[in-house]
Amino acid sequence: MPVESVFNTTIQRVSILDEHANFDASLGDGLIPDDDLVALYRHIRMCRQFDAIAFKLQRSGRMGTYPENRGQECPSLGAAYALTNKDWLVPCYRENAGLFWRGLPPEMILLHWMGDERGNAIDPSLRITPIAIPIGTQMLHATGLAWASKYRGDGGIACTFFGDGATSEGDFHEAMNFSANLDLPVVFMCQNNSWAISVPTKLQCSAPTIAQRGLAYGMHCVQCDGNDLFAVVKVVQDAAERARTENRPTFIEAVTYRLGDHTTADDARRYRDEAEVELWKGRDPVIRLKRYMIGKGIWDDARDNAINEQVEHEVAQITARAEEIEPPDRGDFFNHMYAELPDNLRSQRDTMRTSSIGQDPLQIEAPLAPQA
Ligand SMILES: Cc1ncc(C[n+]2csc(CCOP(=O)(O)OP(=O)(O)O)c2C)c(N)n1
Ligand SMILES: [Mg+2]
Repeated sequence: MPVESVFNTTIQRVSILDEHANFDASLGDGLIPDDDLVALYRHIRMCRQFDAIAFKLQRSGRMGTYPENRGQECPSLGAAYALTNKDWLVPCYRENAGLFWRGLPPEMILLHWMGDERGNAIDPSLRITPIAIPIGTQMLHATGLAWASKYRGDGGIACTFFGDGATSEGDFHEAMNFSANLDLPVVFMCQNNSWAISVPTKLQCSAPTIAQRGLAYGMHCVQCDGNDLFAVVKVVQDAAERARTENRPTFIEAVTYRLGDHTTADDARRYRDEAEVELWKGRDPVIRLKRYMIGKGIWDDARDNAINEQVEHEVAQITARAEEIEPPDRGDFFNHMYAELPDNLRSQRDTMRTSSIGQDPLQIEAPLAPQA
């Protein structure tokens, strides 16, 4: 036979708790104990309140910019829940839910977006890397961290998060290639939220699924309902098992949606239909989890209403901690970059410490004393 098929494959989609709160017990039973489920649900509600307050902080001029996470909490939260504390979480900027679950103090995220570098000084024992704004760069960091874990034999794996748009970056392909060819324990979690700012996913990827991009690297690929906490936990558990036992990476496409604008600098009404947003509001993970828990008899409306007051109080305290911190040393962003500060940067630092426009900073011996 002169022509034969040399490769056939299929991409599987995992869904356990669907948008109508139908539950596939064959896959989902025992996956998340009831107490944990309540705690995870409560956590999402806290993250929603955090999002709402961060948005208001930006609108009232108390924060530079902020990317709402609303609607796409499950991919990072399910991953953080399914992984262990020795595994790395390597985020972009819409993973608050997973990072807070791991233990990142939420005020650090506020500090980050307020432009305070102390928000990026994360306790190394948390195994969380700082938020990555340059799209796609963090996937290479995850690859390196997984390589180091494998080399040291510490049993850790790295899970990195990125968007649909990031899969068009060269960094994505390099990270995928290295991870597959060097047998590295990486979980690539693509959060396909339909948009890369105003660019729809279908313009980023001509294939029917983003998941299949990983096939070219000989990697196991799977798609899941990214608004289904159970499905995310299941696919991450499977990926983690593959990483730990075979040192093989996995590519996960979690199909989700950002209900808010790209960031506070964006107005999504200019490029996407309200009908699309309404459709996805019906697929909100909060709605289906609540319905499922009530149906199971582990939740009720009274407890649900009580949550509002609790999370308002909790997030008010978080905000106070971020706003009441003593101001940073203005020289910090010079002081920690080099062992010995080059002359040109020293001159910039000294200029900043005076307000002397037009004065030659190299002539300044010491910062000027404040005027009486
Ligand atoms: C290297 C780089 N190019 C461009 C940008 C500007 N930018 C910020 S977010 C974004 C879109 C990212 O889309 P996606 O990866 O789908 O993530 P999402 O914001 O949807 O979660 C772009 C192009 C950037 N931050 N970094
Ligand atoms: Mg996107």
